[in-house]
Amino acid sequence: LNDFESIQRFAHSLPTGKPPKILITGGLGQLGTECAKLLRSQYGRENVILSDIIKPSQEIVDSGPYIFADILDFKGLQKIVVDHRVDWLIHFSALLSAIGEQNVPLAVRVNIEGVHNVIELAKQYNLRIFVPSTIGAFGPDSPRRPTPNVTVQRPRTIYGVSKVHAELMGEYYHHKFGLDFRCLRFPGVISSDPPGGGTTDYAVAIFHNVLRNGKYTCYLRPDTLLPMMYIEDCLRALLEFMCAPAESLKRRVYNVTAMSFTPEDLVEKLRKYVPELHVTYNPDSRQLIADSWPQIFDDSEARADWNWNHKYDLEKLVDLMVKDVQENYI
Ligand code: AKB
Repeated sequence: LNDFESIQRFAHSLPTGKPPKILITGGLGQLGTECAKLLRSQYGRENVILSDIIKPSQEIVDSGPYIFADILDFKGLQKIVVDHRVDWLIHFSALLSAIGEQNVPLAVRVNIEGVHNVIELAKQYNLRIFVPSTIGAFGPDSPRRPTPNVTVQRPRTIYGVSKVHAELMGEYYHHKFGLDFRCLRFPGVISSDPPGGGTTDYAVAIFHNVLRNGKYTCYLRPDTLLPMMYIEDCLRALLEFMCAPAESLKRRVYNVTAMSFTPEDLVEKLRKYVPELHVTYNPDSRQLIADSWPQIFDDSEARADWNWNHKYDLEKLVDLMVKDVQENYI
């Protein structure tokens, strides 16, 4: 799809012919602001409400509607849905894999209680709901090369456990109540906006560090192979999946990916831009997490059922990231 075609295809996707009113929770994390930008380009600025519990920058406020929303406050969420006549909920609030291990009770509250709230909310108000899952929903007993859509899932992080729980709750509500629950398992997502608290974060941090001072100390071994994708592919997957006709979906949870690479592979590509770069390796507890995750992610079902196709490979990703980080952060 080129951009024009995608606008034509997605612009009128409510039965009324009106654009959906969309609420994004956890909107100030890695994916929220770029997701709002994409959805606003499709459905109009006023139809996409970004929310979080964090005080926003002036730039965020100027870019479109922004409100306070605490996903642990069910009544508050009900009020937002009613007041703004929300149709779709994109639920990004979550503690990621590495940070979750440092505060398990908080991860349980945000990642599990939060999901209970938004799923029940979506059922009560008949919302289409998207909850991202992750390669972290798999564990050491899962096949790693490749990891298919349906296989053993025994994750060893609270993040992974909470994501399996979200997948199962959503599927259950879909079968029991007809909830329009949609969930993609994302790999590591690479964007110039820094993520926080993940295991795949090295693949973003390395750009910022190497382009600023030519050096980076990586917390994973050089040969750690993990599935990854560029943020534009990730958000386009989300939008296309949200717009896919229900009849085309054979399941409610799909693997998606674009590529797999190691820190070593990434360093090799970066050398083209920074020939003198110096990367050292000092594996920490995140190595154990990465070692339990898929290495090659099988997303053939998404490709077959709703035509998922990635656009960015490692070469293009590095090209765009170097430009973006240089222009906006250096
Ligand atoms: C993390 O590293 O925790 C996330 C993910 C792969 O879900 N980026």
